[in-house]
Amino acid sequence: MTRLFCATGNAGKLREFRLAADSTRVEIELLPGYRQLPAAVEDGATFEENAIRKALHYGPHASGLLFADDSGLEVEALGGAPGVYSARYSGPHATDESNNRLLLERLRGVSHRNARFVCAIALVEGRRVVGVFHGAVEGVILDEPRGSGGFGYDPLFYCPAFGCTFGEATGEQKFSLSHRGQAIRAMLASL
Ligand code: ITT
Repeated sequence: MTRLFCATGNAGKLREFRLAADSTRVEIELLPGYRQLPAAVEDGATFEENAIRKALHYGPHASGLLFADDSGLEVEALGGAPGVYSARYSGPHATDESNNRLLLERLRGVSHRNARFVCAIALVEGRRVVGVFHGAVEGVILDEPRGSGGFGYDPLFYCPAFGCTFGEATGEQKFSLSHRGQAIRAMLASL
């Protein structure tokens, strides 16, 4: 059994990481003591840079391989925003609800609503980057939330292949197609 540690404070991501491990011979565990460590500084310009910064920040505290995920939503009509600012789009005390409200406000009256979720996962061992893995999925931002599954912008993200939002899809369905599912599968295939 290969064991991978992950570094995330996002419960929705952690659920999806655990789902990834279910069907493999890999164990994915939250880094012990994660919450006691100082937070990583995420000031990179890209998802890839931030994923590497996060993984290298926590990697030396793990006894083996560790990965971190940096991800977000890029909305074409907003020039790619919220992008790397997705988690804190509506400010330092942002919640999923306040971010979704702000996104709907910014898109009021906008008919071109194409968007994509993007994910970069960096895998490290101590201070060495072992690999970086990517995923992206295209969708459309609805004008009101639908469904209570997933997290973040999922209830607003309509996935044409499913005919529903990621908030209405099951966890397994979302993972089969999502940006994070693609990146994790690529990471697991590299081991
Ligand atoms: P960690 O850095 O601790 O992993 P975080 O939530 O701060 O958690 P990011 O900086 O990578 O992580 O920001 C990701 C944000 O992008 C997340 O908070 C959501 O708002 C959005 N997002 C990313 N993946 C998503 C998904 O699968 N579904 C919905 N929203 C997602």
